Amino acid sequence: MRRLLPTLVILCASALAGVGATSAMAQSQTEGREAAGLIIVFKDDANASAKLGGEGPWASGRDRVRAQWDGQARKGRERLARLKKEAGLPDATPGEAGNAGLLRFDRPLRGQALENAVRRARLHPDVAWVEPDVLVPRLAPRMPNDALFSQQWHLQAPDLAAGNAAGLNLPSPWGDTTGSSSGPTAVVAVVDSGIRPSHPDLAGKLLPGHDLVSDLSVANDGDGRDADPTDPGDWVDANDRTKPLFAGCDLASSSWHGTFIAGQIAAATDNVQGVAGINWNARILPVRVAGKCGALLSDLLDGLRWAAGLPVSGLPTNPNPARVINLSFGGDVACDGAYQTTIDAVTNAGSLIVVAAGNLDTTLTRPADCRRVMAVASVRKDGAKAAYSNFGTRVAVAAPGGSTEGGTTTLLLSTDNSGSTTPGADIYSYKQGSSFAAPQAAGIASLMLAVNPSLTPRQLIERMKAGARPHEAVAGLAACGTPGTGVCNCTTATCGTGLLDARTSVQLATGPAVVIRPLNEVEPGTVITLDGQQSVAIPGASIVSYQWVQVSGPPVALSSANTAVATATLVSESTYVFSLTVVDNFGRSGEDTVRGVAVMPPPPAGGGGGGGATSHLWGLSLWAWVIAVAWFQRRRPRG
Ligand SMILES: [Ca+2]
Ligand SMILES: [Ca+2]
Ligand SMILES: [Ca+2]
Repeated sequence: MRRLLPTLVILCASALAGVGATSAMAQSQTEGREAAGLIIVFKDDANASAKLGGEGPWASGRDRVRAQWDGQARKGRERLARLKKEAGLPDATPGEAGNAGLLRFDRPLRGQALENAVRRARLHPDVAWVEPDVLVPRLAPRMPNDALFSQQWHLQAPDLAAGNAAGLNLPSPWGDTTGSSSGPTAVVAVVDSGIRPSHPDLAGKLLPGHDLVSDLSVANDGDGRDADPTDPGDWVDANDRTKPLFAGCDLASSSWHGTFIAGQIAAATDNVQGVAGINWNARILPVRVAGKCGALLSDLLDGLRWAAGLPVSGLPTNPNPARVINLSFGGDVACDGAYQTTIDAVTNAGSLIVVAAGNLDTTLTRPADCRRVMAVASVRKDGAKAAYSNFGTRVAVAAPGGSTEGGTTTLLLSTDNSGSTTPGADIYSYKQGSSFAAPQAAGIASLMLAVNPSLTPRQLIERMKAGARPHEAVAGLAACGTPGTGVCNCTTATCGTGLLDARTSVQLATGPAVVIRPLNEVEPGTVITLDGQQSVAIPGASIVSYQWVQVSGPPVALSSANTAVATATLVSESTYVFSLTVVDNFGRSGEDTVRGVAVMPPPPAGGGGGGGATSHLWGLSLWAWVIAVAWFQRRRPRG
């Protein structure tokens, strides 16, 4: 019963979520209105989609996708025809509505007749979701008036004809939310090189922040840690390179790295001048950890803790903890204990850490290969992996990071400074790098939190992954996977589930969030409690149903499987996975899984028989000693 989650399935999920997110509005608008048909999503579209990965003699990636789609659509229509017969629905023609199915009535229905048809379809055991196909009012995407917005192709809706496959699809969600302006969900930390507070497009957007650069020569501001995260410049000149700490550093102009990222996430927007940010209302918490030649790992790790509001020795507690932290730093070694344990603490505190994949065109290194972070790979405007971007199985999604082939038309535009050493004028400029792909996800995560503040870091990651659009296959490029290939076609094994999409991500933020208490390892025969009581609906909604099912492991009986708390006996030594699906009163559902492990305790050492009760007790105490939390959760939002 291994769960398949190919891209096409994810597409179905996100399409469904889109329907669900507007269901409350749709229900009220349906009253007294005519419906042209029923939009239907089946529960197990996974089965049909899983067969679509075949390799045929296709002339191009686009032909292959087309053929797959045609096959899927044909099967879907056959299934809809069966549903119509089995559910006794009015005469209708099967078709598609986006990724969902459509039964278009031969004659439009309204009132009781429409309600009856909806109810009949909904009661069919294979159906997950039904929605009347009604005329919906035009909702104009909210377009900001910033002078340079038209150059920010990465914020626009994807437009293949214009060569823009990677656009974040932002104008549309801005019609629903432009972010929170107060409270914890309004804070996005930029753990980076500090900030240019004088920049006009960052005016009013900055929280006090802190400077955690402890080494005086790295800091370049005349002192160690202080309360002013202003970026004094981080250039490296020949004189710097005579110092032992900088011996391995390249000569470099000042990067104004943190200033650029801050503008990407939350530049003052709709203020006529400059650029637009992803979140119009968020406030940036500048946490300065880097100076000349980068950051000391110790400062960086302290900076993560401080950003999340956790205590750091010698520093005042951050009064504005960030629910989203952008960390655009690379590394050349694998994730280690220091990084992972700090990430775990910060994530447990409720803060999502978004990290850049890295710029060495190779497999991931820390922090992108650490668990529980959201690693973002960089793609070009056409959707191909940017030449520099690292890649790997732990990448969550790909986002536009800019590339040079089209000059300013393919680079990213944001807030910057003209100084090559010390600060110059506040300007706007163009850059590329996975450093600037990560903030796209950080910004979208903050929009999702504005819509649904209860989302956990893991839920944010899973919902952004689920909402991603399929990777784009660019003609003539090899598939990514080999270090040093440069520009290549992303796959789900190299660049995450797909292209980050703000519209579907924000839609997916509004479904109920399933929260399952983790399970300890137990001995075979133990009764375990599956506890989903902490699951929450978004404000204004309530959870109306719970359903536990076993996903894998030796079959066991579930008691009270349709309540928040179920029980089961783990019969034998094995790993068991259970899933919980909750549905709210608008029909939106969320799902998550929990893993339970039953293992025999290790036999007592030495003794050699005859120990009876003593050895049993000894085994129990040993067992208590080795007890460990072993769980994972994965959610698959569906509405
Ligand atoms: Ca300082
Ligand atoms: Ca300072
Ligand atoms: Ca602006």
